[in-house]
Amino acid sequence: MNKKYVAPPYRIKMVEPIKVTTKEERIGFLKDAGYNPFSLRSEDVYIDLLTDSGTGAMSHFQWAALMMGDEAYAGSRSFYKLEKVAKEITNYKYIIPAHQGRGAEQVVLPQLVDREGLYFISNMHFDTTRAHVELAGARALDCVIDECFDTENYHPFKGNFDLKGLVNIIEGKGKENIAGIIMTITNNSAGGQPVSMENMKEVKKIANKYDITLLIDGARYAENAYFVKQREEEYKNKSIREIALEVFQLADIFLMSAKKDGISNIGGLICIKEDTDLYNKCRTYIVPMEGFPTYGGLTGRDMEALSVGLNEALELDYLEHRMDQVRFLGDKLRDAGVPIQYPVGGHAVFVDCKKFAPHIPYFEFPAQSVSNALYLEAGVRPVEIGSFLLGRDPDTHENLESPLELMRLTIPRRTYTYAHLEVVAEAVIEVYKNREILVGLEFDYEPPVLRHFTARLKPIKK
Ligand code: PM9
Repeated sequence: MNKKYVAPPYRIKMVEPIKVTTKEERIGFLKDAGYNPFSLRSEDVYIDLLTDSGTGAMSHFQWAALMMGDEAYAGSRSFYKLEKVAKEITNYKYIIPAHQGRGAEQVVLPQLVDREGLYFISNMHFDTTRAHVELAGARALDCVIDECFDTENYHPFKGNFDLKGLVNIIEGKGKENIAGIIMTITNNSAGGQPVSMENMKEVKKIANKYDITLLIDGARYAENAYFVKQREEEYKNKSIREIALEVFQLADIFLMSAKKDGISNIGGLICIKEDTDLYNKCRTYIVPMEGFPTYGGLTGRDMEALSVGLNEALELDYLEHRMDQVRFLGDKLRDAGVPIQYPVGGHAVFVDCKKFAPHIPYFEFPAQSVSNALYLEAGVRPVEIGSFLLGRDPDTHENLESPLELMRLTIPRRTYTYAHLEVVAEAVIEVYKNREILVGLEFDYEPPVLRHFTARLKPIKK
């Protein structure tokens, strides 16, 4: 049977009403928000595709687990449960919870930077990771394959490291100046694109050869494992859990925003394979930054829900449906001629706004302009991943030009139906039909760090 879609492997037990607003209302809301969807009130949004981070629906097992939370300041039973689950998944020796991904980053990354002039190399740093690399006094270099920037052509693993480029950077900067290599799986900023096992194994060989610490930024490691299973022949009969375990054995440190593949509203993890010295440093440093090492900024109930969510995110039927939702939205847009990053990745459809609005230059933020138009059209909130997000060069303070100008339509886990995604597709197609009327944006207020979260903008009148 030719399936139209993969129906959800769950039924709905509780609903949260959402409301459609009028276009006139949305014009006012967006103006008040400084033309930055981050500043919209969520109740003024109809379908919220800003992020898949912390926005998923918990299962009844997770809600039930909340009641088991042990809120002891130290030595919470809920911590030991979480530690057990995380150890089973990673086979790492040391587990420390953090309040979310950036909490883990702010604790671990400074431990790897002991002087000026150091670099981290990643297939692509996520924006908070880049910010913490820079706050620690190092510099962040990206090194992804060129195919990633060609949004039209199929490549099964557009998140892969450019291996030659990686070696060139290490030799060019000197191996003693590389603080770490960060494998971001999936590669969020390039379209939720997966990294192949083959590529990760090669990265591991390079890290070994030059004796460089290897980190995994694995917010979406289960989704990455799903792509490995689908697209690498050797792994088609392995379980998601087996694939994930094999990936973790390649690295020394695993940092996780557990708000994604932990299907929790909050949470992060620091997992260290075996380096006791690093573990002791992180354990000490986390106290002033996040909290005591057996809670790291989380309540006992958060740790309970996360312990359950981590296992649920590894279930194949859950992943098949999740990936199919992304595929469904991607196909609708592609069929209508809307340019997207192809093939779609794991958690979102990324619309190529360099092609969508070529008349808007990078410093006037084309993808932000398209995102705002989509909100005005149908109350759908996407997020910009392009030059607005990328920010300024930390040394010259010039606006950086992002190689891709993307509008991300991020699909929260177990939250929306295929019908919602149809509404989204129709709205994007409508904006696309009228794309020549879109205008660029300029700053009204620009914050110094991670500007896209809180900046205020205004449309440029020509
Ligand atoms: N990612 C996202 O929407 C949430 C913040 S932006 C709305 O994609 C990676 C690969 C991420 C990530 C967050 C973090 C930081 C690290 N690595 O948000 O601090 O995608 O939990 O995680 C977001 P936290």
